[in-house]
Amino acid sequence: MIGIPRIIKQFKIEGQFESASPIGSGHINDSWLVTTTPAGAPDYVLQRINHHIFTNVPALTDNILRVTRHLRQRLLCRDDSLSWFRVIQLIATRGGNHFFRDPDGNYWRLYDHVRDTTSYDVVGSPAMASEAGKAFGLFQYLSSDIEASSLFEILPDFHHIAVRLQTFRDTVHRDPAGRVAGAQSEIAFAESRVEEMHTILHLGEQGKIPLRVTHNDTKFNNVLFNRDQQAISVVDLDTVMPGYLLYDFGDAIRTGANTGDEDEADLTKVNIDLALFEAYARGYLGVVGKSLWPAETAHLAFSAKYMTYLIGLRFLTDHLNGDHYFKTGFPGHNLQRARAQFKLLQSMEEHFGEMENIILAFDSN
Ligand code: GN1
Ligand code: MG
Repeated sequence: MIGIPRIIKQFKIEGQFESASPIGSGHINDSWLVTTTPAGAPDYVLQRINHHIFTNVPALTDNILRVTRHLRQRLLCRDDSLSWFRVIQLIATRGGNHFFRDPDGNYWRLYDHVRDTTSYDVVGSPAMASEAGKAFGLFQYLSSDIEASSLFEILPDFHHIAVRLQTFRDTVHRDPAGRVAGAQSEIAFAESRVEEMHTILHLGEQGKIPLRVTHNDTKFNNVLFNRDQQAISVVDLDTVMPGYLLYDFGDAIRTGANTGDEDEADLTKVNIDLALFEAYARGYLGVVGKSLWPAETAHLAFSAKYMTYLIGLRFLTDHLNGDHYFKTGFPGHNLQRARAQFKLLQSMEEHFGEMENIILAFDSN
């Protein structure tokens, strides 16, 4: 493989390459933090894009450039109250592109690294959940005047329940990795919730919720926090494309109001934390609350159940298919992730009335 220093040479960076170390816990791309000298020169985030999943890297890059430029432009036109928000920036290559394809066919890109920031896999406090809500709310707000259909649908049907179910059922039927017998209770769990999980799709088909520009990967670890634990940016813009706002809200709750890790083995640790849920919703609705359509507000609590189910279903499908999609750390990792998601869903089901009341209380204020 071509070495990282040679990759970095393709990009117009400030300073000299010093070091590269793996960062992040993404399941798809590979990322490194790149430091430079002299000491004051900026750091960068280098990524190898998984082009087996993101098969159209030029279109992907184009989406990101359009959205980040738009966000920056809108921030410029605003008063200082939003000056805390940073928009990550793709670094150009010497050839004038924003990605580089190496001789082995790998695709690389470079972002600036927002100084003194960290991301977290698990939420530390309601204050941080509220900060994350504010950041994703602002992302939603600032991208709201991009025409959704003008963005390339980079991963078609990404959160489409009927398509995901079809793939799941085909996989169960084919049993390509011989793992169906060992996952009977998870398969039955998934099948038992199918009907209710079509709700958002139906709302869209009935025109009760609009297609918007959405982030589509609003995991808590895609929020950057500064040293004072204030959220100042959102990252991982690969899946920004047309979608429903409910997907973004739900996915943020799935990861941002879970007391356990996404792949927690001890299921007693996996629960919905209502204080975190309330805090995220407060931060988020404080920014975008007034622009939501009634059916969006009415299904915010449900969206958390939906996205938890959907991602659980995707982990289970990948397990049954032989682990070709998500990176895994050990045998059975995807099954463990699916179990943790389904446990979280059960916890949400138990507390669903309280979740709905929390949203109702915001809505009546
Ligand atoms: C993947 O790579 P990462 O962690 O940012 C996945 C998301 C899932 C997530 C589950 C392109 O995101 O859809 O919600 O794993 N991204 C893609 O943790 O499939
Ligand atoms: Mg990510």
